Amino acid sequence: MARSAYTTIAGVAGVAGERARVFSGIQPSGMLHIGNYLGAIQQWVAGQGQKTNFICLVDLHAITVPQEPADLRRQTRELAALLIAAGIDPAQTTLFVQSHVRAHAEACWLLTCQTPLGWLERMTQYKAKAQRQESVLAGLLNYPVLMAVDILLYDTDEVPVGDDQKQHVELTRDIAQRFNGLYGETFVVPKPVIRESGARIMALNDPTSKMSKSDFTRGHAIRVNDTPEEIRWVIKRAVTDAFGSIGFSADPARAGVNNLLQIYELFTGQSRAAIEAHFAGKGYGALKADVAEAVIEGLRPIRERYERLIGDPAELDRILAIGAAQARAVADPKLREVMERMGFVLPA
Ligand code: ATP
Ligand code: LTN
Repeated sequence: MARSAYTTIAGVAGVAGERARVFSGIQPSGMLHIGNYLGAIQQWVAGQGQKTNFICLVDLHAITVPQEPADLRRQTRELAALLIAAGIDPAQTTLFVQSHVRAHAEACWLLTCQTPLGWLERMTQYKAKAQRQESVLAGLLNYPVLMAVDILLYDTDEVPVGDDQKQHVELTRDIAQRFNGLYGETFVVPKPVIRESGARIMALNDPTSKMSKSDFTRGHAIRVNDTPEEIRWVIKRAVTDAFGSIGFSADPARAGVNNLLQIYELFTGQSRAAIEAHFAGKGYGALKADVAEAVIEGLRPIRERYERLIGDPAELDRILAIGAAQARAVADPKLREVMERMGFVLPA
């Protein structure tokens, strides 16, 4: 698929016509945990400079479950500060807020009318989230269509996400292919990019379930801005097993130790062989102490940069305004193309 409407965007460093496009999104629905950082953000940062990157703060997704307006506003700026603190460089990545680019909401209606209901009812995340709500909002069912729009408006090639989002990216492919079949080649069909290690960081108090932003039980997660004392407290109480030996393993009975080792691996950047050699003959107490220190050291610079950035909301808003302008330059012409294909009379 040629990228007709997009050759250069003023202000996006090094944009070239045919560099691979990378798009990912993250909800401003609460303070990030190390699962978000290791599963998603770390790989977004690593990919900067080689590809054309778009990172979107998906506030329209956040409202698919009830949100306090004041919290949503605060969390959106906090997330922007955190992503920049974690290494997202606005000079290399288009960082923007979804609701600032109107094309997302508009295109969402167009693709909602192109998506069979059964495809949405099948989504496992919808079923799980709907079960937890007393009254389910229609937007929750439609959530994956909005996500497909996010991806497709930017002619995205790669979508780096955690394992839990794979099904949504596959649905995006189905929606794109269906549209292309009906109206002619319009959308690039994207592929999910999922890391082997870190794809699914598990809850520290329950290694059978994924670490999640919306679980506030103490001991469940480590938040990116937790203090060193809190990090030590949580890791000390992390659920392990009774085997007593330390090694990477896919055995569900060993998920707790494996999770701790993966966290250690991703924060230190060491090889698995080196890590297993380091812990050979040691006990779980030593493992936990070393993991805690690796996490504390890995998060320290992020926390320090975050504190500086969050103190300057005007600067954050300025960065986000630049990102929105760059995103509109791609998304608006794409929306026009979609409308034209579908038979709308375009405004002159
Ligand atoms: P919630 O629990 O409220 O659904 P979340 O923790 O899943 O939120 P999102 O904003 O939905 O957070 O996800 C942001 C990114 O982090 C996504 O790419 C997602 O796949 C990834 N991610 C979330 N949780 C984990 C985890 N436990 N391990 C690895 N990646 C994760
Ligand atoms: N559904 C994703 C967030 C998200 C996203 C996207 C990810 C919204 N739009 C586009 C990748 C590409 C989540 O909950 N993590």
